[in-house]
Amino acid sequence: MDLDALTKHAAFYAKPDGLILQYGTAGFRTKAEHLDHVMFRMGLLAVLRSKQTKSTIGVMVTASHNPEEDNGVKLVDPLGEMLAPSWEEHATCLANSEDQNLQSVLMDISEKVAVNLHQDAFVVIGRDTRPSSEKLSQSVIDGVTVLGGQVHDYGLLTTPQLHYMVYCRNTSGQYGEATTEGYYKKLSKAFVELTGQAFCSGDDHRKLKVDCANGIGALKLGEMKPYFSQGLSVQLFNDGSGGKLNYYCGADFVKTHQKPPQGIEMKSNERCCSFDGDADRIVYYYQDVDGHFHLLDGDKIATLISSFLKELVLEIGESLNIGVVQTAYANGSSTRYLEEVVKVPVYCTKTGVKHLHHKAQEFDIGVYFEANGHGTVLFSKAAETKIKQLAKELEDKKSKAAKMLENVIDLFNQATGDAISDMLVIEAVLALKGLTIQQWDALYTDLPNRQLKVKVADRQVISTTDAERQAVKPPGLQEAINDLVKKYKLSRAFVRPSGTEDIVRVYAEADSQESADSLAYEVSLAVFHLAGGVGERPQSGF
Ligand code: G16
Repeated sequence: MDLDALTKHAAFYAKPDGLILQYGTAGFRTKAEHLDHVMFRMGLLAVLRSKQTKSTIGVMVTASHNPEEDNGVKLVDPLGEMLAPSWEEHATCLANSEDQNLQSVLMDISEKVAVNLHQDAFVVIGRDTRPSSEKLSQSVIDGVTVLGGQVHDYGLLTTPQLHYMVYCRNTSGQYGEATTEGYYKKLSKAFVELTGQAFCSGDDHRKLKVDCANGIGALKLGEMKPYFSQGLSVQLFNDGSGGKLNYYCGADFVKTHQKPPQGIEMKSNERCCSFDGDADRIVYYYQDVDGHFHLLDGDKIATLISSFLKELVLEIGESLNIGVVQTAYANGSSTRYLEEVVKVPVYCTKTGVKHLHHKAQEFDIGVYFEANGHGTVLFSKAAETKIKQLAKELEDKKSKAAKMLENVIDLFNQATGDAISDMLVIEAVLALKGLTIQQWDALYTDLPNRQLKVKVADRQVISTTDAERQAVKPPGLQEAINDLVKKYKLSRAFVRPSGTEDIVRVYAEADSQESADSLAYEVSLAVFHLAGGVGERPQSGF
């Protein structure tokens, strides 16, 4: 380690006085102008992680669903997964160390994790379309190179594409070719093969309108379109040519406001979907003939996909266990439908795909989706081998189902939730089952719900347990929530500090929209009073 060079470069990346950041739900996120030093330091950390794992490590510069002015960074582990939890602590420690202690903190981490400093290091980098991202990714590159690491800068990528690249590179290309073209070809081939047998009644079944949140999804889906055009025709909206990233558009806006994004032309009953700013989340929706908006979120996606996979598994006659993983935000009706109708076990984890992904790995087929539309399906190596073997056998009903499953494995991003890959799976399932979006929506009826945000001085004063369904701190908050919940039928509510924004999130559901709205409002008032609310008191009326 060339400590003199490190000191010289670090001087360009001074930590702002008093700034403390936490490696949260999906890495570091805050206003872009506060992140230069964090980017440089994450470049340093990626080199250590690469040396320790003797693998390629990924660094993604994005703040995903956050406003355009924010930015963020996260590290991607060798199999395309989120950074290991013990390293999140090292990341937080390094990001917050004072400038004069940087060297010693770095040496400390190297010793703790027994890094061989002579080992080679390789880091790949991707970034979203935020105006600040290019400069910030340059700071990451500076951090990597000052420690002697090699870099491949992919430039503009969706977050799931970066995860895919890392996975490909660390499996000697067995998972796929580590280029955007490799990604387009792999997914499109699986999609076209899968939908090859689908009966489509008319052209409308093949058309989809996509709100790209004015983000990277527009660019990448635009590039990919020609590869799957024989199976699906997509029309892109909010492609970044005019509007602002995630502003009144995108999956997070549509899910939380339960209304269509601006900038999309929706005719009644047309199938539409929204990506978020870095294209790792997707939600579907349509407007009925009476002008009512219908949202099909991550829970509806999990239900559609789990039912489809369960049928295929029954057809191949193998005892592959399927498990579904959700979070506290999952609509009560979806959990009931999965358990009672689809008859699959359902598990609840803390928010953050890293938690869901980990749990889903326990099954032969692990389906995980957050209600916000972030998720994928994981297949164990044993399940994949069994399915591939069956697909090779003589033409019969069993091998046909196995061939479909084989394509489904290739179509799902096995590294992380991916809006493009999920969109193609959903389109394939709808085509194969001959389902309209209305029929899909009718599988079950969501319990009315509402999500709100509350600003507090320090969101860490709230801590939770039971997969975030109960608040243990501050004193009295859970009791207040319990009392409020008792006032409404079929109701449930919880609060948790966000890991990506400086706010506390409130979720409520009840038997009517009016009750869900009123419960959410009352709970946000309780948070405001008991957890140190700042600024304007929460307002009622939506
Ligand atoms: C990230 C995480 C998701 C999480 C979301 C909101 O999404 O990857 O798993 O649900 O943040 O997290 P929180 O409620 O803690 O703010 P994205 O799409 O922004 O990367």
